Amino acid sequence: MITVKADPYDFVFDPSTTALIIIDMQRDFLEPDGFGEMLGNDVSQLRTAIAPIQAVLDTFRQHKVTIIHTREGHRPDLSDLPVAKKVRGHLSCGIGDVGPMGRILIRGERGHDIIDELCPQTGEPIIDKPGKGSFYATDLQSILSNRGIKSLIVTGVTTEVCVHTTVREANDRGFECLVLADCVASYFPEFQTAALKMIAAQGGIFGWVAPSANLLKALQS
Ligand code: TIU
Repeated sequence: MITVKADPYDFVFDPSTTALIIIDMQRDFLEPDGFGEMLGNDVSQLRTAIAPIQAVLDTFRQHKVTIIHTREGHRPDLSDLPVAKKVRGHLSCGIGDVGPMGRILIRGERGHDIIDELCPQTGEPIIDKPGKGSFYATDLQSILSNRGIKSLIVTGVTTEVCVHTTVREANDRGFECLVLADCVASYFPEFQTAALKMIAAQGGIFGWVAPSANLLKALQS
């Protein structure tokens, strides 16, 4: 068992029943000209998470721990895109429209894919999800249960949107979640702070929070 110094108390996990989940590290959220920027956001706020996630990903690959990637996006025919999601924000160029990196948040398009720095390797499942949560309308739960996974180490973007929704879904499904504070990011610094506090408050109402250095240190010893 591995013990990580975390908030609100030590997080203990067995690597053989743990998965690293990397949420939505897609060009559309992290690179200029994508969906994130079209929503009026500064993408540089998210890019701080790339290097810390790379370090954790490398270590988990060395330790042969299960690694799962997710991507938010929709079918090219938009049949899985709720009208409410399509029209929200009255964007001149929104989901399904053609942007500089192809159609925004559409599967198979350049913008929808994961950034080169965190490119998935063979054997690492990629979950294509139409919503903010990684469990909604996906086979994530069955992949996790088939592998006997009980704990999730959570990374990705954005902290208060897809990361939080996924952690809440996971919590209700009985998974223990450790969120790595420097491996998740928000376009809004105040949301980053509040969202992390919400996870660990009330005795760990949704799980645990720790810097990735604590996890890497625990794995070394
Ligand atoms: N806009 C925003 O903060 N997030 C999303 O739209 N999706 C994810 O968080 N992945």
